[in-house]
Amino acid sequence: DSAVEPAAGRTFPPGFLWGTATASYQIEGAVDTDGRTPSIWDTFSHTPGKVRNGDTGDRATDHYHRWREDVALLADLGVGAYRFSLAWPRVQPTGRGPALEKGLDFYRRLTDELLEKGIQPVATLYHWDLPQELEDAGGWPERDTAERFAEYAALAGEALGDRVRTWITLNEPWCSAFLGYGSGVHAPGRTEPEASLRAAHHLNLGHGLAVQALRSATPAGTQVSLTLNLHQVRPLTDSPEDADAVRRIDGTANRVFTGPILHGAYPADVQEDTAHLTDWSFVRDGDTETIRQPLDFLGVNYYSPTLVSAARGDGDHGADGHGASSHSPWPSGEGVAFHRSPGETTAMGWTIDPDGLYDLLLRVRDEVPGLPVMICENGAAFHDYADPEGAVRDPERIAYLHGHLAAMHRAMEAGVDLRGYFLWSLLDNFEWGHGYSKRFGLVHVDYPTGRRTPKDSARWYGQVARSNSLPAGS
Ligand code: GBH
Repeated sequence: DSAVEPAAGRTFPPGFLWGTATASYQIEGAVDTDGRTPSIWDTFSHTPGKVRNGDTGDRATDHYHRWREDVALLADLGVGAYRFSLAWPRVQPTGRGPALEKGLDFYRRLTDELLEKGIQPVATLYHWDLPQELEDAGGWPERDTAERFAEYAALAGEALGDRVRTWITLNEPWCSAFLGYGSGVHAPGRTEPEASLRAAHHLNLGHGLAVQALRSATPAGTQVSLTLNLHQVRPLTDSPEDADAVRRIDGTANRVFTGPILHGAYPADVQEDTAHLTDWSFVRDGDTETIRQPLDFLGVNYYSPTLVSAARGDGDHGADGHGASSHSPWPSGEGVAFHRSPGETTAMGWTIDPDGLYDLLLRVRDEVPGLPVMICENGAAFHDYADPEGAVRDPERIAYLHGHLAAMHRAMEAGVDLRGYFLWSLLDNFEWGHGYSKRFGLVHVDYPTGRRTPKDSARWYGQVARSNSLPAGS
């Protein structure tokens, strides 16, 4: 009878939330339906040379029309929660003024169906699809964008606060600021280091203002946070020079966000490391108090660690994963070289390293004791293929997940107050600059027909979610 009992020590606490995650532009399609206007990602993906194969989100997985089928897939999996994002240009097409009811209706239908199936909706307000009109007015480097974001948060909270009890303001502001305005590999594709720092501040400010707006627009007991792609930054050697490279990268990878959001101040060393670009006068009196709002948990996204050293002057700056762009996403990264972490990699070329997740979670435990944590994204792309019978075998994804869930369990045994896990992603989808060439889904999507086929990993993860434990013997 040991076959029916989960292996000792691999069971999660009762109520642990198992979910999957998606984002609007990556799955919805229907980009000009029901009054939606272009976002910066429509503009970017339609600009030749920006996205692999010229792919766009015009159709994506057609989730805007297949949402009912997708909720049924979630119900079949047996997960308790689903994290999705609202498309700002559906809800408030110009980024200003009143909400568009037709746009909100889509999310009302979706969340009603989720609740009907007993799946808790977790809504992200901003997963990178800024209304193009706001970018035309300057985008995140402008302070006004933070104010506009708060207004949008209030509209969303008022309309959906009766259904959605957990909100994420921003997804990975590091990507929005430093890939969007620094390296330019994400929309809007600007390569302006000074603007990328202003963007980071106004994203932080937008977060703080949006938390306030959500708190007043939604019922008491609503959970509010944001999700950060915290980087686990490691040194190549134990030299003091490499330790300083870690400090520099940790500065704009992590602390430029956690500083004001969790502790109410920008770190002095980050301001010094970037003093050649800006005097930070865009930070006004009172801003950091606005940014530091009480949070109900911290969202953390983790895929792979970051390995750095002091540059040795031999041109070894590669392996930072940012493609052919010669513009750095690291305004604090002077004199830093990036390296590929040792070990096997996913189809993204990202090293598989569950210890990175463990270390990151312990860091959060020590830095903000008492704050619950949710993993809002973790997952992997592999070269999935359909076998002759039409099944999709993805043993590497199962191994990746197993390793990371085990690391998570270890971290909980070490005292990390982890409340939930959202696997990226429910469906294969538009992987930003990589277009449709990378597949992160538990469910395979045949793009020409839209046909969904759960992969082996979907059955494996469903078993984990339903049993609230890792498989016996593992
Ligand atoms: C998330 O971004 C996004 O939220 C989601 O939309 C996306 O589909 C998913 O992950 C998969 O990409 O320089 O080689 O160390 C994650 C984006 C991934 C960006 C890791 C920085 C560093 C790779 N981040 N990446 S490397």
